[in-house]
Amino acid sequence: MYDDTEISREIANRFNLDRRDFLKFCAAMAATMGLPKGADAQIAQAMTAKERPSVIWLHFQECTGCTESMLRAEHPTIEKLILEIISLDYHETLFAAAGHQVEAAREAAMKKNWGKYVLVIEGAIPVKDNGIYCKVGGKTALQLTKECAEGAAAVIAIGSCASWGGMPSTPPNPTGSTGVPEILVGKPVVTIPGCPPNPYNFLSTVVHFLTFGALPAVDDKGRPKFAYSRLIHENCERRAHFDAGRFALEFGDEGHRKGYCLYKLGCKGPETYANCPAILFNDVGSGSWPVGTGHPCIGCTEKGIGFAKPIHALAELQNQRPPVGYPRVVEEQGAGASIGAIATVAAVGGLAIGAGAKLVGNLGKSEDGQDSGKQG
Ligand code: FSX
Ligand code: SF4
Ligand code: F3S
Repeated sequence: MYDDTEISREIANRFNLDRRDFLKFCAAMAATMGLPKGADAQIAQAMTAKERPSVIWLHFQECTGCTESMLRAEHPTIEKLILEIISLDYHETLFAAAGHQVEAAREAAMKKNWGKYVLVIEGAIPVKDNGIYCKVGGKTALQLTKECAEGAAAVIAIGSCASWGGMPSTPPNPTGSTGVPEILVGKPVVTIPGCPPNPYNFLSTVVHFLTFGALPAVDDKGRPKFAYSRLIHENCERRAHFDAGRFALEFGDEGHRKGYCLYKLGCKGPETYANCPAILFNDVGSGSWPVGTGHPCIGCTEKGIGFAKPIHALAELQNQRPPVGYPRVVEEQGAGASIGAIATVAAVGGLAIGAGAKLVGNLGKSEDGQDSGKQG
């Protein structure tokens, strides 16, 4: 354990943050994951712990976008946050060493941390013809997945490729690409789909594991509920246009230029679960997500939608009907709980989680939205 001064020094050294910003970050993480009061202090303690868990990170059929999106984030430098809370003992993109040397490092790290290390897999696993279409160090992705999962305390499939096959599994899927859960049947695997996934969802998952020694609650596809419980369409800034029937019909037409809803251009937001509009990408402020930049969501987090359903095909609407009754604009005092009041409480609850996500996104920027100059 550290004393207070040591903690501040540790935070400055490790994360290039002052203590206040670091604690704000921990509070935002706790809010993002919907954790109860007091969890922020537990997170702070876990993130500054002297011992860091060993992480083995495998790359298979993919574009390395998952790793890239982590390394290119800016405020605060997420790669610093991640790389300073874990001990990355094997990562093909980031390692200077190569060949037998690096394979020996992986085996040594696994042996030393047997039963305790975290296995992260990026990329799909081809299974056709015994998996010969993807090999690293002479072993197939299939063999490596099984071998490395054996001694892992937790397995995280990062990106859509590792989660369910993603882009490499696009029909006709010539190499038989599939996701980690299909290979490690019976072993819990947390999936963080997205092509690339939002790095904060990965960071939050790792922080949850560090803090509580367990992975976060997941849905039936293994996705953390804190990030994948809501349809994109529920949080989209263009939703009012959808409800009012104002649509862009062609790229560059008047509706598109005015920021109307992209549903008729094939937006898959109504059938895709993810927190993209709430958490945004690249920490550059509002609008920094696919729909925000004028492109329909392609459903990259959703098996059977992303890379499977044609881009121009219309999304299947799920729960987009307006309620039958609306509250009055001004409630009378003492009228008791009304639909309006209940809706307000629900909205505030939703906002609290959204605000946490926003805070994470805005950390490192000053009040007026300008860069506070903190870089890793
Ligand atoms: Fe690429 Fe990752 Fe897409 Fe796949 O992200 S961004 S093809 S999900 O595995 O590198
Ligand atoms: Fe937003 Fe797409 Fe839904 Fe339109 S269809 S409101 S652009 S998510
Ligand atoms: Fe992917 Fe759609 Fe989000 S394309 S990044 S799920 S907005």
